[in-house]
Amino acid sequence: MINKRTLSFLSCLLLSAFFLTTKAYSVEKPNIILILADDLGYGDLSCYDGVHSTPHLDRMAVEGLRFTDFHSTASVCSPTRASIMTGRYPHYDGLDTYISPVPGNTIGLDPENVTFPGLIKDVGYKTALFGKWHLGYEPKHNPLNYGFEIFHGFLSGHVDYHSHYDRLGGFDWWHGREQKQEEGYTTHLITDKSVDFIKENADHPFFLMVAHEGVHFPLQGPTDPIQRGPDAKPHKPRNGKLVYKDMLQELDISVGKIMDVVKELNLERRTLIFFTSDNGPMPFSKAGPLKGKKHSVYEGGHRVPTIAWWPETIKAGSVTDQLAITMDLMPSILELAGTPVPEDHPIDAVSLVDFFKNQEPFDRQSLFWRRAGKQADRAMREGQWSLVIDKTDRVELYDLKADIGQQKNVAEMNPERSSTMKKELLAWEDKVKPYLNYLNYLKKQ
Ligand SMILES: [Ca+2]
Repeated sequence: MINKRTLSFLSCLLLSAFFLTTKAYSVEKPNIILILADDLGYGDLSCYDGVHSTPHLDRMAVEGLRFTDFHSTASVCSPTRASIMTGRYPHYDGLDTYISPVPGNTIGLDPENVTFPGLIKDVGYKTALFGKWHLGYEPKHNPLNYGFEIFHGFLSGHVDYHSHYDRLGGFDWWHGREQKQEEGYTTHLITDKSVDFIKENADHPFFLMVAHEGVHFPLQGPTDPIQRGPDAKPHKPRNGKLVYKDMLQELDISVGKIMDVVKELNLERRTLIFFTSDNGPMPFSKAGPLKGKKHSVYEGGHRVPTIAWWPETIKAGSVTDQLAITMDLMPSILELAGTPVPEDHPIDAVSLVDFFKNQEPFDRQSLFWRRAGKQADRAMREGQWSLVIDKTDRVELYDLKADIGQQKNVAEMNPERSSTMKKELLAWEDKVKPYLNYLNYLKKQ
């Protein structure tokens, strides 16, 4: 028989076990905040010797780990974003290029695909996306169908920063599955919602995707007039360089506010903040020493500023030239959440979690890029070597250690390396699907 005293003792024991488990759970499963800038170039930030002053991102780098050879999986938005969700090359999913908001466009990331937000939600993470999605416009493509519990933002590639109309004049601001207008400059709205979400979920693990519109066009700072929608008025645009500077400054301030709230809530030791960009720069942003910009398969199209911040786990003030890529986020996030990549979902990415913790360089398999468009350029990286094959099948080889700007084609001087890498690149192309999205895209124009 169990008497009252034994029962009380057992209750205390169970209660203690519950609290111990709860505590261990929160320490083992860190919060993850992914801040994804849009079209931010390698030469924009002051911590990358860039042309603009970005004190908050600089602070993030001083307190965290700065990557000098980190890449977006593509040189335009949608394919990079798809690869972050799936951990594999977007070409397998028919997403070679960006998804146009033309009415009736049914292209998108298949919601039946394995994506990480649903997997981490299943193991106790609160999940939210604030900002840009750009992975499909059909109701089935809504972010809520991929494991996000909260979505406030826009589906297309870019909206007016004030009125939230897309480039074809469609209204594009959503609360979950509902279109709903909200007053405010896009960067500010995304930031405020992110800060509130962090405060509301401080007591359990969360994944927050801060998918900024900044610094994509339209060129609009917080004080510039509305350009799209029923309230747009003719206006004389300000100097583009100055507007761009304001847009980048707002993005930088946003990063500062997110780091600050994490610290205020004493969450910094169990929160990874990862900052990167979905592709290289647009006309007013800079690629720094790199050749090419957005759309290009040269380094400038996809080598992007990237900082990882996790006090006491990631060594402060470190810089690495480890070759890594945005699709690595998928297995990294799953590992942090303590849930495996499903066995029936082969991926091309690797988890960076060990690297965050010990920063010992690891061997990286080759990486590949293909631009869908009028020029089907392709590229690959293998260590310090970059191979580019243009649409006429001309082969270029660059030694990035000696020539980061890809100015001197050394293919003829290295025939064996060129030939081997070319074979690897063509074999990769054989594996991935053809330019499905681009062909569909052309049909819709
Ligand atoms: Ca982009």
